[in-house]
Amino acid sequence: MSRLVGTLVIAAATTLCACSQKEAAKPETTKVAQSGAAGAAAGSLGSFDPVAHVAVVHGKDFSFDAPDSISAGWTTFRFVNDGPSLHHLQIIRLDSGKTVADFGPAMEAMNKNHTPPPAWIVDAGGPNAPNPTGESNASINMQPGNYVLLCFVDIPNHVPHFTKGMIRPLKVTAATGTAASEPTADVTLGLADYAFNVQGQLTAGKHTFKVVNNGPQAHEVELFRLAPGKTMKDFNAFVQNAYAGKAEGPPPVDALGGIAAENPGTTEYFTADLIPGNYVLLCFVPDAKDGKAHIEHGMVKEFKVS
Ligand SMILES: [Cu+2]
Repeated sequence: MSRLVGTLVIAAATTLCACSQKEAAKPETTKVAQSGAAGAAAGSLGSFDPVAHVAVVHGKDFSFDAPDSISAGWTTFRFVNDGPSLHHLQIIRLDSGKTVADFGPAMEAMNKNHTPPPAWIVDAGGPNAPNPTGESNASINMQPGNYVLLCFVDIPNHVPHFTKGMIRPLKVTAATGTAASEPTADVTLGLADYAFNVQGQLTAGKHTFKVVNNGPQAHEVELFRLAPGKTMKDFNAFVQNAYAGKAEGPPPVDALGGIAAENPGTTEYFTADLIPGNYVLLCFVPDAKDGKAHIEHGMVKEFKVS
């Protein structure tokens, strides 16, 4: 599984700006046990605020710090990448009473036999990749059930991070207290095979994006800002050079998050602050028919913010 085949190479480079390191003080309701001697760095624990309905998840090489359990309803996930590699937070729901113990063998069978995931594995979105030391977010209407948090980024060495420890169960219990309301968006991104349909004005400033997957396949959206003077051609060349072990200089993009793979019929929200520049929306989800990333099927959309 090589989801994010394009974005993963970004982490191979050393210099990425820290776009947002702000970490508001939140009640740390969940202490995460660490197997390593070093333990969690101060301020990098996952948490869930049951009043604000905000879950904080940290990713690092190679584990997640996350709450073990949250309650159902509209929930804003804040994903903080502690680095140094690029990471994202793919949330997968396990239906039919399956647990994380069933997930590993199912993934192995899928990869070995090149078969699509069974129906009980449901792509439930999540915050897509921010820059290392950056932050991204996703607001999701969580249903009660068993979930698993994963990182599919596969550098270094083309080994997906979930096989190195970036896999963690999450339980979603019945809703309690006052529910959070569904966010209000000013831009809608419709996902289709194989296009992004944008409604709304992509102006400078902070936006709330509504991401609706109109299917028929699962799709994601990753938002990149191209470095000044750089184009998608530079990005593609950077990816090819990185795969060939020849990556030089900083990556030609900043990763600003988005929504990780979500099943058809799913609606999720994310916020991003746009400054003047050239941007691109990308989907790296492997195609159900030929296994190629959707970017290779043309699921790329460039836009300019002035
Ligand atoms: Cu990762």
